[in-house]
Amino acid sequence: MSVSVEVEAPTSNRELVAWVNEIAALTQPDRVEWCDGSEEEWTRLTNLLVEQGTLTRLAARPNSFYAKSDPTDVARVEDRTYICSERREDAGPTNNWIAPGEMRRTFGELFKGCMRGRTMYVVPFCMGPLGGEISQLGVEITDSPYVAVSMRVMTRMGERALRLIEERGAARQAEESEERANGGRSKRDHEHSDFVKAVHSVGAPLEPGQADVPWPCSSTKYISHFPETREIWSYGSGYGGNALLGKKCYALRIASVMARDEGWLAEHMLILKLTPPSGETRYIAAAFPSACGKTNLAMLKPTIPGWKVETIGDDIAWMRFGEDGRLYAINPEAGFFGVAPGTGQVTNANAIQTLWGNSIFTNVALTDDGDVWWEGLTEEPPAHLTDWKGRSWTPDSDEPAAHPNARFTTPAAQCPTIAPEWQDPKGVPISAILFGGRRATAVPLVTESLSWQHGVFLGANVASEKTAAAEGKVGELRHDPFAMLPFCGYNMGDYFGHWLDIGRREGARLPRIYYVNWFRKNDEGKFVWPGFGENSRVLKWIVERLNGEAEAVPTPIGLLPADLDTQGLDLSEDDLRMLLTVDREVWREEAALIPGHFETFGDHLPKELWDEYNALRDRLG
Ligand code: GTP
Ligand code: SPV
Ligand code: MN
Repeated sequence: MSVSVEVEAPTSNRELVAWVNEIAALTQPDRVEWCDGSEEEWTRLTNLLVEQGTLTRLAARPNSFYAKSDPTDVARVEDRTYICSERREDAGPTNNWIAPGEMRRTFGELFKGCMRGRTMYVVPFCMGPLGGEISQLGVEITDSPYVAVSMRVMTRMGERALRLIEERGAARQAEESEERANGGRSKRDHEHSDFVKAVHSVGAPLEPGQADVPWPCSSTKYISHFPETREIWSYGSGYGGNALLGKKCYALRIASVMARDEGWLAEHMLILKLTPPSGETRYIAAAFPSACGKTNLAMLKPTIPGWKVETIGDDIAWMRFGEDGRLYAINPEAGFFGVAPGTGQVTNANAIQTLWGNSIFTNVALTDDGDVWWEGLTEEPPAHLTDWKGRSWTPDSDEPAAHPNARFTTPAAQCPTIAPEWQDPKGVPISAILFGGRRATAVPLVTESLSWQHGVFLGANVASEKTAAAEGKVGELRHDPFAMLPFCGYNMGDYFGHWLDIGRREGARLPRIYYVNWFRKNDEGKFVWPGFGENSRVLKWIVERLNGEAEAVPTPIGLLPADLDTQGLDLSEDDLRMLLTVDREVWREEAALIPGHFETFGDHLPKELWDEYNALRDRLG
């Protein structure tokens, strides 16, 4: 049976209409609905989701909802994530690869009728401030209303994004007909359309009369990217990073390819604004792997007097050179999709305040009075909860009440520390870039790189203990270069080369690069550094370095603080020494891991990084 779904499309963009009709013909939804991003639409869809049992309205928080996913659909599925470039080599050794032709054939079958019994939502969106030059457009087609409402929080979604797509389409048409009139060929790259096409299905068609489940999904999952044609196809999951395709799929995997081609950077980085008691405001970007502290650092409440942190973004940064040679960063997102566990009044009061309303909480626990709870929200858990699997829970229960990767979806504009310029379309100039990860051993609290090239070497060697943000074994140490391992849309060796090229740009005034580690543990397995607000002490040292005010000690791995402001901090001399020294023996072992890591990239690994490795070996003696 082939159902043809004729839709009244609210747009004149013929390419978009044709594509929507094509996907509808393939997936055969009962209805097609174009999302306009209005309040009315939000209310209607959240009501529908409540009726369907996907969402539970929270009595204790205005316009906020609780969602409990299928217990098998709680994190990104990295082993089901594919870069479908024409050549395997272009996906590189760190990505799963399927040839685009083969992937399209598989999807041709898998998506056939996959939206039967469901509504297909057409979700136009803009990544970055509306109309901004660095911003990019996309349309996600999805059969999940949970995804549609989440996209409204996470992106500039609806009517205004659609108008921008039309404007761009019209401009392109005008350009093309002018070129035709002049007898020439278009200068533009005709492979790409004016918006990124992203197709998503939960992969759970409904037969006539079949009842739906609260969280439809499939045991077959594919999160696939076609970098050459700038397309995304996602099947089988409703979870954030697998399903909200503007985020990791577009803003990192596809955008990293655009960035390579066009000379900019698309990175897994927070952006913060730091104002010292006196002196110049600085903007800092920081890349840490998933669930390693970006949201927390972006919203940090400094413990040192007079210092102020404001938030620009908490997960993704797009950076381009300005005319002054500096790198300007925007946050392409409009909301935060943050890790709930560990987020509390003590650790991240600003996040807690952000969550006052208009938020969706997924896989947290429910209190008996209609609010949410998770480990770390309060010191003591309530006497009774409903856990993320819907079971009765008490403090005696064996398992945590919230899933370790439970998440909140909340508007960035609600953050009490959001910087006034967070939506400035030209971005903010970056003075320092931080890399880091979870390292129980070896890695000092902070290290300054010796040069841009050395900084790229540090980025290429980021390693971190795995977290619950992705399926797999938690705690296992893995290399996660630039915190981009799961998010780089092309050969990571070439990506290192791109970073080196950025550093060679004529007239560039580059940020300085640092490496930080908040997660050093002692013999008892406890974190040595108090972290969170106390991380402001490290930011202070970095700013003083930028200002030429603070001393640094040269070590084989880079420059360490000669002195760190630890006033009022309860930290023993021994602990401080552990955090701020380099153990040569340990670092010889660390360095010994580098060749194996680098060799996986073969010829794609830039020679400069081998030079840095050899220089490190020499310094270690
Ligand atoms: P993604 O959203 O997955 O990209 O994660 P993220 O990098 O934004 O991590 P987030 O800030 O949400 O932190 C993840 C976990 O690490 C939370 O449980 C935090 O409480 C914890 N965390 C963050 N900063 C620190 C810190 O400075 N020290 C310690 N010990 N834990 C921290
Ligand atoms: C991450 O895993 O790095 C996240 C959450 O920020 S997700 O959107 O699922 O990728
Ligand atoms: Mn992330």
